[in-house]
Amino acid sequence: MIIDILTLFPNMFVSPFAESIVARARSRHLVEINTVDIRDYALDKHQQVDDYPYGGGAGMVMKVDVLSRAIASVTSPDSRLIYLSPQGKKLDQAQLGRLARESHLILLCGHYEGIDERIIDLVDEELSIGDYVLSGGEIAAMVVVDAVTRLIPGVLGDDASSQEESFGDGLLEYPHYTRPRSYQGLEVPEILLSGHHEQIRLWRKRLSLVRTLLKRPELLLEREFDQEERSLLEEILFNREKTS
Ligand code: 4HQ
Repeated sequence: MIIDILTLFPNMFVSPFAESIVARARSRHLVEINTVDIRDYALDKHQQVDDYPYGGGAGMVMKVDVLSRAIASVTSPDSRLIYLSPQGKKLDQAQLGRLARESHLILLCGHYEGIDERIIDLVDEELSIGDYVLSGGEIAAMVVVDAVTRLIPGVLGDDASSQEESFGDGLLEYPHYTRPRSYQGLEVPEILLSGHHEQIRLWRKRLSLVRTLLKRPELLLEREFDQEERSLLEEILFNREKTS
């Protein structure tokens, strides 16, 4: 996958994409991430990228001609242009799964009050990372890149690690423990030391269900349950079995 990021602040992306899983995916050529400095497409001698809003009001608006040239510089036959904005559809794991199947994403980051509305006509979709106001789309673009990269085949281990994690299957994660077995009187649950892999799997599944029920019950409303999950839920809800 190719991801081009159009921004006035390309330096913001350097460290976040030079570490950890995204950096590894880049070095393995599973994803190519480029930043494009929108200012390079301002052709006047002052390299002006924004201007006062028609009709007056506070703030500045990014200029249509500058943005249009920046977009044209990276557009390809299969590119999908995404504008990060609170007006977009809210990002969730399902949206990310859809984006992960694209071959070329262009992420447009607005700053100041935003972009000239005529650019929205060129945009394929608007995406929001949540109902709060950022200073610009850059941090939202970082969220999209990080979460999409993890879904590209080969980026995470070939084990089920991507699928097993939070939201991979619509549930919160079960609790994790590592050594030492005992720390200041706090013990690792006995079952995890038992070597009974099937019982461990069921224990984890039950705790994922309990946690989701207690912390994020609304996630369960959007989800189908298989037979095993139904019986675990029945046990949780009606039989008062141990839940931790
Ligand atoms: N902004 N999800 C305003 C956001 C945002 C969000 C980006 C601030 C666009 C012009 N982007 N600029 N929330 O708050 O994506």
